[in-house]
Amino acid sequence: MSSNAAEFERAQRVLVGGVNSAVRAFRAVGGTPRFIARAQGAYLWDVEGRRYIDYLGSWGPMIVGHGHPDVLARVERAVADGLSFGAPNRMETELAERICALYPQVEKVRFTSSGTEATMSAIRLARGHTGRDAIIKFEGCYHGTGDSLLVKAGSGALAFGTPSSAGVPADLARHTLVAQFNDLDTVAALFAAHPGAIACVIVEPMPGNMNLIRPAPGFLAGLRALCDEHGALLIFDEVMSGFRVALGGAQSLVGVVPDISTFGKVIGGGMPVGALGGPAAIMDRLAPLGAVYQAGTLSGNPIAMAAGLATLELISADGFFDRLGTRCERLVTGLRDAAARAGVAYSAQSIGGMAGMYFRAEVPGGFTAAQQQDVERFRRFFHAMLEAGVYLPPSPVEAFFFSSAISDEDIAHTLEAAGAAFAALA
Ligand code: KE4
Repeated sequence: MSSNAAEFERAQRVLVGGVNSAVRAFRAVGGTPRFIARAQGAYLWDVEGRRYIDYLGSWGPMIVGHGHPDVLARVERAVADGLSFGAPNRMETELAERICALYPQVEKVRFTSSGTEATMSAIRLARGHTGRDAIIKFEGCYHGTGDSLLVKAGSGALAFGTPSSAGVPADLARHTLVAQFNDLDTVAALFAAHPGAIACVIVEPMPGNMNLIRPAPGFLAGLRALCDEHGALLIFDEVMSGFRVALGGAQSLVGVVPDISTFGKVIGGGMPVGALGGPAAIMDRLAPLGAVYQAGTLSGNPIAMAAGLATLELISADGFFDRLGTRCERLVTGLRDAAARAGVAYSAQSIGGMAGMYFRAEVPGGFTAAQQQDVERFRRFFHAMLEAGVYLPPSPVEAFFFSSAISDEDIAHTLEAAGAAFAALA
């Protein structure tokens, strides 16, 4: 039997940092990443045979757990028909129809192979549609690794102290204006300072990349009003929140309609997918109909479409999100209670199947507050939980994810482990 350390040592010789996505390297928590050999239901097993209850869910996609029989069956059927065609396939149409049915302002969709491609394409579309160059994003929001969006970004960029990545030309970065989430005045000031120049505002409507932050009442509606006043497009990046906080995403919970929505993660069921969608009047500006070029060799890949279709079918079942949200909240309440019993400054919240925990007394309302937590305590808690067979996202600035595969026994085990971990922190 191999070991995580041996696998990591070998990987680092040929893979940068031993990983293919920076956040997997455990740099924010220290220690050796676990090399996962297999997953099933609510569980991951590493190469040493250790089992973990999975609250990462591949950073969101695995909302029905790993290896769901319905998903595997649909994928196996698709595999038998061919892995990739580079030509249209009916499943792309079927998945797009499902998205349009669930997101009323989405009349047309374009699939990509990642959330990054979806958000990159969305801001290019907004720039092409408006003829303007500037974009507004929010400090701590993460929209993947497109150059224009790696400015004051969240997720690993934030965790590793590179929120504004090296390698992004200053000539490009200057078109990215940065506001503060839940602070409309900072957005209004940018519109006032750059009249007629701003193509779009892109926002995670319920951010999960500076940890989970809840939009203040009226904030998202305020963004909608400012975009309407200044002729800019509003882009909701629902790559993480879409099909996760609710079947209809954050927009269905807040009743604010964006011009463009981006999706990913859950709609691929674990396979590489991203998507952007919106009214035909905007989307039809994309090639081949319009002048905004967009393409991708594996966009709409049939295996990914099959996994996405099967996953959407499962999460569209009556009561799925009621059950998921209730159970996720039960876990979060139990964590809060365990921390309180141990006298540890801790807060936590959940929205649907997405949750956040913070080593500070109050749930943060924005980026600055979210940074004011006891990161050292988070690190110690993370490793204590990992040793107890509970896999949390390896970063204090990431949301965690609940799946329908997580049982009452899994919740009980998680809370027992958390009780011991909090006690050791006190
Ligand atoms: P991808 O390119 O990683 O598929 O999607 C980028 C993206 C876009 N928008 C939002 C709101 C996102 O959360 C993401 C990706 N999320 C991270 C987790 N914080 C993915 C994990 C990783 O980078 O490995």
